[in-house]
Amino acid sequence: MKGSHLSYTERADYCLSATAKRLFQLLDEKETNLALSADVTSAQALLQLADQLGPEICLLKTHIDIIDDFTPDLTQRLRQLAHHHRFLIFEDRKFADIGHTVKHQYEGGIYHIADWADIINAHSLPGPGIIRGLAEVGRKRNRGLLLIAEMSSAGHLMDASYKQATLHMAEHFADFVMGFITQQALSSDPHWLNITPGVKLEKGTDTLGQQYVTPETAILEQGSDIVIVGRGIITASDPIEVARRYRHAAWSAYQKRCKNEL
Ligand code: 5BU
Repeated sequence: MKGSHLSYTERADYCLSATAKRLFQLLDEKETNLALSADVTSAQALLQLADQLGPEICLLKTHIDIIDDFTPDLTQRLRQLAHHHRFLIFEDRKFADIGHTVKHQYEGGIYHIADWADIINAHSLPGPGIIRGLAEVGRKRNRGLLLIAEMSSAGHLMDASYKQATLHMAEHFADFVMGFITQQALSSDPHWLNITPGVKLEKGTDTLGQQYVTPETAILEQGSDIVIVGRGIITASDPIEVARRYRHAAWSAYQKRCKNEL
């Protein structure tokens, strides 16, 4: 069994990032470590998912640039739903440029991501300047950043030394970097969140390189703290019922991890 045996609430005390602290506390308060990847292309479908599944989740993960009919009203309404159902919004933007450029991409353009997304992510590939650029925008708004340490897709190039270098880079910005998007937990330091996409109730793949593990494998064997589920839920005939199954599976695995290590 891998990962911290401390409760999420206990781990909140170790956080320097206010957003990481808030998220750790929310996980235990709401009793859910399920994140929904709401990969739909219309504003109405996104709002409907956020409203229907909001009670089940800790995080709503968006790809705002796949929405065909985006208007700023969408992000305002998402914020209202986030407040109402108590989840945080994570824009899966995967920033990957020099600090100066990502600063504009985060703050400006059409989407004004910094105004509504509690959490964003970025590749560590360009080096620490990307974190400094994002932090210039995000720190004053109390936002948080997840570094992408390891992707779920087959054949990715993120080897062990890349992951270690990502962890090392994060250590210099622990007030802004909340943790990692990763398959395997990177460190036993309790303040880092390890968040894992590529999760389904059954292990498998899709036709374009995605690889899935179960919630139990992610949490108990890989040391993940939060599982991200997209198509496993949103393509189901009854997404609410299926989301509850994922929620139960992920939460039971976390409880087991806490108990077994006492
Ligand atoms: P799925 O439908 O559960 O396969 O969706 C997974 C989501 O997580 C999708 O939005 C991806 O863009 C996202 N993702 C991922 O699958 N793997 C990764 O390593 C990262 C993000 Br980073």
